[in-house]
Amino acid sequence: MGTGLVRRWRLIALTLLAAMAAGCATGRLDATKPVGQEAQDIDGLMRLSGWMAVGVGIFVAAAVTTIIVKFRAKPTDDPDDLPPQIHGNRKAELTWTIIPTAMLVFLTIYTLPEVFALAREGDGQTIKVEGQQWWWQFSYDLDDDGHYDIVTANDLVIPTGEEVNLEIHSNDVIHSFWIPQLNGKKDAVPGRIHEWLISSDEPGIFYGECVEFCGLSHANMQMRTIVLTPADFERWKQEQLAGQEAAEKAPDEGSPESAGATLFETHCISCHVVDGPYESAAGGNANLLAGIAPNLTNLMSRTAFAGALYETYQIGPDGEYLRNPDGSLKLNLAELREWVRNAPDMKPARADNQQGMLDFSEVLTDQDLDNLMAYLQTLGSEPVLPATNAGAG
Ligand code: HEC
Ligand SMILES: [Cu+2]
Repeated sequence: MGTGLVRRWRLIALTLLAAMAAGCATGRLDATKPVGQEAQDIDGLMRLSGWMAVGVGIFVAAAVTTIIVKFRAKPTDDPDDLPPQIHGNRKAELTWTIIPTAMLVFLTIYTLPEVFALAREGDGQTIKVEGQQWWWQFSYDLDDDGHYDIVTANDLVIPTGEEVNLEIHSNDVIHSFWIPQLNGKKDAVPGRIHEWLISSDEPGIFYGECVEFCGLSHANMQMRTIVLTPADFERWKQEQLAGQEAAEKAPDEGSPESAGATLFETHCISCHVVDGPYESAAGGNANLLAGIAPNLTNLMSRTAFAGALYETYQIGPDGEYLRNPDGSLKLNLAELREWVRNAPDMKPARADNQQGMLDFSEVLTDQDLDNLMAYLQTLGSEPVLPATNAGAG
C-alpha cells in the first residue's frame, strides 16, 4: 500500500470510530449520562468491564509488538536453521489460563448481584406499558381495582424518588422499551408481560426510543419519561382526571369547538377514545389491525404526539418552551393540523390506510380542520413540566 492509501484508510477508520462513539450520545438519547439508579448501576458495570478490556488490549498489543521486534529475522540468521521447537510450557499455559479466569470471576462477582437487583420488584406504583406500531401507550390503575384510570401516550409521567414498576406488553410485534438515562432495554413481546423498573431522583424529561426493529416507522416510535416531584405528579394526576370530566361536557353550541366535536364524532371516534378511558359514550376504542389508537382525552397535556415524533408545543433555539404573552405554552398548531390533514405524509405508515392514522386530505376542508383544531385544544390542560427542566433540550 502506498502512503496515500494508508493515510486514507486511517482517516476512514478514525471517522468510523468517531461515528460509533457519537452513537452512544446522540443528543437526546444519551447512555453516557445515567440518572436513574438502575442506569447508574449498569453504567458502573460497563465502565468496570470497559477499563479491564482496555488494560487487556494494551497488554496484548505491547506483548505482540515486543515479540515482533525481539524475535524478528536478522540478516545474520541462517534461513534453514529453525529456532528450538517447543511444545507446551506449563508456566505460560497456567498464566494465560489463570489470569483471564480470575478476571472473569471478578466480573461475575460484580455483575451477578446486579442482574438480580435489576430484576427485583420496586416498591412504587405499577404502570402498564403497551408498544404497538408505532407508538407507546401508558395506563395507570390508581386505586388498584383492575380498571385503568388514566390512559395516555408518548409521555410516561412518573414521580421522583419512587421505584416505578413497568408491565411491558406488545399489541403486535416485538418492540423494545429503552429510556437510556433511566435503565437498560426491555423487550415488549406479544403474549408476554415483561416487568421492568425505572426510577429517578431528579425531575426532568428523559428521552427514549423503541430499540427492536418493528417495521416501517420503527425509528419514529419514540417516547419520553417526564419525571415530576411528588407534588407535581399529584397535580398531573388530578389534571388528567379533571380532563376526563371536562371532555364529557359538550362544547357550546354554534362554536368552532362544537363543530369540531361533531366532525370528531363522524371521522375520528371509530379509532380514538375521548372522555373516560374505555368508557367512551360514543363507543370508541375500536381495535385497529395492530392495536389501538392513542386516547385523546388529555391530548393537550402531552408534550409530544405521533410516537413523540412531533412536539405538541413550540420549542425555542435553546430547547426552552416558547410561551404566549399570557404565559401559556405555544401550541405547535401547524404540525398538529398537518398531522390531522394527512398523517401518513408526516410519519410513514402502511400503505392504503391499512393501519395507523388515516389520510384525511381528501375528506376534511380547511374549515373542518380549523374546527377540529379548536376542538382538540379543549382536550386536557397543558403538560405539567418538571421544575428544574425549563426546556426539552
Ligand atoms: C383508522 C383509525 C384512526 C382514525 C379514523 C383517526 N385516527 Fe388519529 N390516530 C390513529 C393512530 C393509530 C394514531 C397513532 C399514530 C402514530 O403515532 O403512529 C393516531 C394519532 C392521532 C393523533 C396524535 C395523538 C398522539 O398522542 O400521538 C391525533 C391528534 C389524532 N390521531 C387525531 C385524529 C383526528 C382529529 C381524527 C379524525 C379527523 C383521527 N385522528 C382519526 C388512528 C386513527
Ligand atoms: Cu417498535
